[in-house]
Amino acid sequence: MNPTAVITVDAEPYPFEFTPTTCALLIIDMQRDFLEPGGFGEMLGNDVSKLRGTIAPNQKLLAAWRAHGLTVLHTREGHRPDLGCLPPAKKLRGRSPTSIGDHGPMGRILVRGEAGHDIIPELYPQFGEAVIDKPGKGAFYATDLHAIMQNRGIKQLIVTGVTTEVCVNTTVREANDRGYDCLVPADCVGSYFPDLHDAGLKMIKAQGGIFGWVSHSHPLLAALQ
Ligand code: TIU
Repeated sequence: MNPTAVITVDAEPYPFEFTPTTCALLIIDMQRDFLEPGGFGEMLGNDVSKLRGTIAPNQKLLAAWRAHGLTVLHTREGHRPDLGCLPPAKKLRGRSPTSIGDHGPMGRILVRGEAGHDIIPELYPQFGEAVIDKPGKGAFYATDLHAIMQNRGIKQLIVTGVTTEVCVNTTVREANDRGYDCLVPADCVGSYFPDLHDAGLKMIKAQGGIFGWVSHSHPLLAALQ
């Protein structure tokens, strides 16, 4: 594999062309708060075990990206310990007895620095991989992700993580409006709701790829062999 040459992989609605050195792997919110019991995901009433199938395919893609020295970016959804970046509307929504900032089994829910906010050990960031702390669902809103991508010459993104229709979809839409191409490998993204996962992927690839491309990790891994 020549990392500066254009690679073409099978995707919908049509093949995706990318240059590995200018294409980052952006892993969205693979945090204990979403994938382990006792965190934000469970607080919202979800069965967090539904997301765990995304871990193994993400590990393989991450290993391939690292093996070639390509750019890896991680995001975490969460808020400052003083909750200064938490909109009151977000705190109130859901009307659950415990909410963001309250104490749970993994520390304060969705708060930076707490155990639950951290990335799961299976996909833990390495030195040199940027970790973007975001207060919202999209990875560009109120973060330095755009600056980091520009400084590193990143033009395209492979977007993985959780959840498909929430933070992955919002981030793909934000990236699209900033001029970036996004490919989403379907096995590397997950949702608590299978029907919303399917709809989330359909929305990305509809209308000639209105927001981007949808594929699978297999053609990407084969291309990086
Ligand atoms: N609730 C839900 O499905 N997701 C989120 O709140 N955040 C992310 O998707 N990361």
